[in-house]
Amino acid sequence: PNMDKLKNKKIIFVVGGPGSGKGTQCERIVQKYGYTHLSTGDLLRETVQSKSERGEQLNALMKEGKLVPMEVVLDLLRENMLEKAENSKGYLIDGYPREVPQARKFEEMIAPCDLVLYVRANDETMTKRLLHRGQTSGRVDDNEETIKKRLKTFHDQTIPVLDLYERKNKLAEVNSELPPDEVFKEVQEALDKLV
Ligand code: B4P
Repeated sequence: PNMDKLKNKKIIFVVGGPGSGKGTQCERIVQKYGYTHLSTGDLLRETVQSKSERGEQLNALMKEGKLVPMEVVLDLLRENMLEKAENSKGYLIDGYPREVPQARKFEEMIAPCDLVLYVRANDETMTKRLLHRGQTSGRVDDNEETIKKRLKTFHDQTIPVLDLYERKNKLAEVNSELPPDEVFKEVQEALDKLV
């Protein structure tokens, strides 16, 4: 597929542990800056809803707190980015990359990223938030056992992504221990530097 449509569009990766507040900040960013929001978690859950065999496999992995195959996520992202390119000034890619190979492959096949926003919260805080959300979310992964596995996946596979972008001077970190509005102030400082 031809990626020319994506030229000159800002690309922001939003990375954080499970329950760190990525989705929450992305909603605010969309309201203020108008970027196109693509959450890989949401895209995967939509695929699961479609009740295909592929969906079943994805659901099983998510229930285990594991990453789904890289190709699946990349295809979903590329498809949605191209589809929405016309009216978009840039993309917020929420929940991606979750491992170093995802980062490399995206930049090689789709486009280079401009900024990585790291939404940082500690494990205890993230666990508390997810257990709270689990009371009403109906998500297969918002339970104590899966949360532990998701945290492990985050530390083992996603932290190296942050190191990678730190070295490239593209990392901006916000303190997501704070209430959402306070976090968003820090987010704005990082994004305002970008334009
Ligand atoms: P995601 O859907 O990304 O799940 P998540 O990490 O929990 O983030 P989410 O955006 O839902 O929650 P948020 O932190 O905003 O991924 C789910 C699964 O999909 C993964 O485990 C994996 O299996 C798969 N997957 C996704 N992307 C993949 C990829 N690229 N490659 C491979 N596999 C992939 O918020 C959590 C809660 O905290 C909310 O209830 C919110 O209200 C609350 N909250 C947020 N900010 C707060 C604050 N500042 N103060 C108090 N509460 C706050």
